[in-house]
Amino acid sequence: DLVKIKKALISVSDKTDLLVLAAALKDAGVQSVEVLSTGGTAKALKEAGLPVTDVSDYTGFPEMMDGRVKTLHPKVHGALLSIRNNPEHEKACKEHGIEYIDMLVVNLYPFQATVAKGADFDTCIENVDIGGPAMIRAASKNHPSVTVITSVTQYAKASSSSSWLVIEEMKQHDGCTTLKTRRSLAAAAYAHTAAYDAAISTWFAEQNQETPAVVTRAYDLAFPLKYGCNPHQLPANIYSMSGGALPFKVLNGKPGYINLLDALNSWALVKEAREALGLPAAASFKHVSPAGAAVAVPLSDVEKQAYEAPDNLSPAALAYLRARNADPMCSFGDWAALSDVVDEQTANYLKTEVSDGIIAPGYTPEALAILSQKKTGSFIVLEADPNFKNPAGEIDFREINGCVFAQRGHGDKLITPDMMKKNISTKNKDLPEGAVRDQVLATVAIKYTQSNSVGYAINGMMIGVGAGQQSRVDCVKLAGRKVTTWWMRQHPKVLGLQFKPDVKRQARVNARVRYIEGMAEMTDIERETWAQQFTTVPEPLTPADFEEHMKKLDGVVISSDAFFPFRDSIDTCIKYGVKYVAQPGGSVQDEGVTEACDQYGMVQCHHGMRLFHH
Ligand code: 93A
Repeated sequence: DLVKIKKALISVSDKTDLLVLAAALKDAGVQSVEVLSTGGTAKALKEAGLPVTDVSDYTGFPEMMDGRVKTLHPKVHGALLSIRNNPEHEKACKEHGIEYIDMLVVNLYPFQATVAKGADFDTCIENVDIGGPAMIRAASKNHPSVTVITSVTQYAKASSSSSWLVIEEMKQHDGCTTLKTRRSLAAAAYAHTAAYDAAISTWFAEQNQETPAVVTRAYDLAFPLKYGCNPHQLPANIYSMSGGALPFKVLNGKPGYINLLDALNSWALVKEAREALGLPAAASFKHVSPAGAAVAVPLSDVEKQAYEAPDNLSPAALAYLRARNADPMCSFGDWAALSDVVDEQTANYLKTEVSDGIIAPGYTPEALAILSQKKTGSFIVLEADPNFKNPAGEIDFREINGCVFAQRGHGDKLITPDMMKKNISTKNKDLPEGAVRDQVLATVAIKYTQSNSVGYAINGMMIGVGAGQQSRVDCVKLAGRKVTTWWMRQHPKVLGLQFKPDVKRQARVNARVRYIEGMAEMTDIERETWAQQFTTVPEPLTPADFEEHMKKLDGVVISSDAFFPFRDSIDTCIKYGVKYVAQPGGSVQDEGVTEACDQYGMVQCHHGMRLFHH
């Protein structure tokens, strides 16, 4: 199984740690190793004073055609492909002066990086490597005798010690590699050339502006997940697009499948809200929909009391506190997202809440230290890359049960304030800037909410999100119930609830919600347990309390991810203080819906963009 490395061919575009590799090869007790090299690689080795033979001297053929033909020669491919100890192959080698090559080190022309730089068509084509993949495939086929290294990370000093596997192995085995290693390197090598070709074919089809009949994509394993959506869904992994990184880095904890779906959606939401509104934005996600989302708008005194807000919140902390307080019962154990760098105040506030993880573009060292200790160290902290671009292009692919779907991502179709002002269909066209802000926020929020969805917003925060309902008016009702709860939390009777000192934060939240839902709704046993949390048992909220308080709620925005098919949604949402409506329009019933808005004096915008999300 052991094969001694006597001759190596090194041909690398990325010359990072090339000299380290050469030195390591010596270190590994293979001083007698002869190195063959192509033009640029040979030059670099020679400059470092290392002995090297030019491939062209070995083949007797010059590199030609601007380097398009360097190693495409039988003396190279015969040396890589010939089966050792096979009399016929040995004879052929002797006849043609072919000398065995035992190790191949190649990294390819940087095609993906050239595309990413925005190079023109001809430059990209010139960066399609032909000779490199040919050698890699040949050497891998002949893995019983040839060791093939295809990436700097397999020998680079900077990478993890396991990357030194080959060199370590050679040290241990007197300059030899084992069959096991050669086989796993061969598997990696074929994945590497497949990914390279996949990148070329994707790019090529895009240049032709056609949908290719056969699509090849390649993924690099990023890390394994504990399990998929459920514990029986194993194995579960996350991959990046081959040749690219993930759009985030894990700074703490071990994210799971649903965590990562929440992270990607919530990050898209806060990034877009930030860009559209110029204010720090935050979201609080549960099961891939926002329970709340907000931008940093100052709190009223009543809100401070209702949200149990700490003093002097930073803008980022304020945005998250608002997002969390749309529906704090649902936000229990949430996934948090921040558009701005997370500071100490935000981290300290999060510390007091039950939450699973967070994604943000950065963290102050103090904030990271606080968050890394949360949940006995298991709180997940992800750092988003704000400049991330999918290296495989703008089409998102998704595999489900043997089918593959492809669709263009949202790209530059962003929600903007202008969108809300362009097409106001109601008689009342008085749309204040605060309402535009809330329309944008609500529309961005439902863009990343499972459909059907509607969202209510006021004062720069969502106050009710209705997700995943099959009927639109059900969304309006469901989210409306949440608006009622949110607004009643500011009722004097709720603010005045006298909790015993040992009742915890989340228990207080739940007890208030239960109170608003109605003491009459409780079973006797439940009421008894619930009442034990108070020093004085509260008086129930009366229908008159609701009526009076709800009347005071005004200026609320509602945004819908698709048109309202009937006027019933408008007749319903008026009960929750709605004054401003944002929806795509396009229903045969648009006129009737607009008439309903007019009857209530609402301002309605038809922005024209349907926003289903699944
Ligand atoms: O243009 S090629 O496709 N033709 C070849 O025959 C060939 N042989 C090696 N490119 C070829 N290579 C590539 O050259 C290698 O894959 C490597 O990326 C690069 C190293 O060139 P240099 O040593 O001149 O910097």
